Amino acid sequence: MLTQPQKLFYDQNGYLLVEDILTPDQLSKLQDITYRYIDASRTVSESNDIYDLDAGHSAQTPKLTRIKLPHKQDPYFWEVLVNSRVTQVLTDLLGPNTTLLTSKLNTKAPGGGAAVEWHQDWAFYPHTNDDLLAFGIMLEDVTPDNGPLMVIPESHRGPVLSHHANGVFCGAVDPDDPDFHIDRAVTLTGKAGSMTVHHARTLHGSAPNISDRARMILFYEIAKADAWPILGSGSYFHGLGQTRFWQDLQDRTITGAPVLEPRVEAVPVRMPLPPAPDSSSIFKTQKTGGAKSAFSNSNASM
Ligand SMILES: O=C(O)CCC(=O)C(=O)O
Repeated sequence: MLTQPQKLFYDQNGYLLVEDILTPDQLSKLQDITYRYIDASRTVSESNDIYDLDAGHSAQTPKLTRIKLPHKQDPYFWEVLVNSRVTQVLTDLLGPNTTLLTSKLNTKAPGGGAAVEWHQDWAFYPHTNDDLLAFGIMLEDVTPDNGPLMVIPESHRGPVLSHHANGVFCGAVDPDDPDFHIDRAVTLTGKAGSMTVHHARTLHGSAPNISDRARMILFYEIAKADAWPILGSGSYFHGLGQTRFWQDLQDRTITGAPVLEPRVEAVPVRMPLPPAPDSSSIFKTQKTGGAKSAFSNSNASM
């Protein structure tokens, strides 16, 4: 599916934009399911296992930061991952054996949808090697004013920056860190049905949504199956115990099979500990961990 120049671009820059990754039918099915979930959130008044609510959420005006683990909410989110052009891109970039780490549908509501402060996914979940990436499928058009994903090219080959503040893991880099070069940021906009790819070590973030349209990106975060998670990160599967972990791993296997011999490489690791007071989502981690905001003069707010 990907051309050699596209693969080379990803390898060198740590990100890629792929247009028309979905067929019109796949896109419209995903949109329908998503809008059904957003509509159903009208009866919800506190964040729960499905929804992360944004400030100002109400029955009249649903405002979500996120639908959590969409592949567990509706089987179609899993179907698209295992049987579509998305799967082909995955195989092109990570080979035949891959494991889903998490999924999330960040819905950035119109008129304020929260910023995601700059971070490296790797800081949240270090592994034995860094063959990890995130796909971001745009379910609506992403434009400069609705909070597009921004990335820093080539940062996947640079240092893993500190994501700590006030003695806890706050899930964001300090905007004043001398290794954080925001002047090099690239903004990834595109039509609904396009997909971004970013490496787990690529620095990325996104501004608030100041438009009157939702910015809906469906993220899948994925590891090559020989990259094994290092105990102590925030992923739910660290708490499952061996038998349930094994079952869960089968359920998260996207392509091929689990690989029982981890490939251990000399990758830079700084454990995301101690956790922020509320580490139930990146929004909560950044807010309660006291992350400094790169998008305003104040602390991260939600
Ligand atoms: O929604 C976004 O713009 C970025 C999301 C992200 O980086 C994350 O949830 O880790």
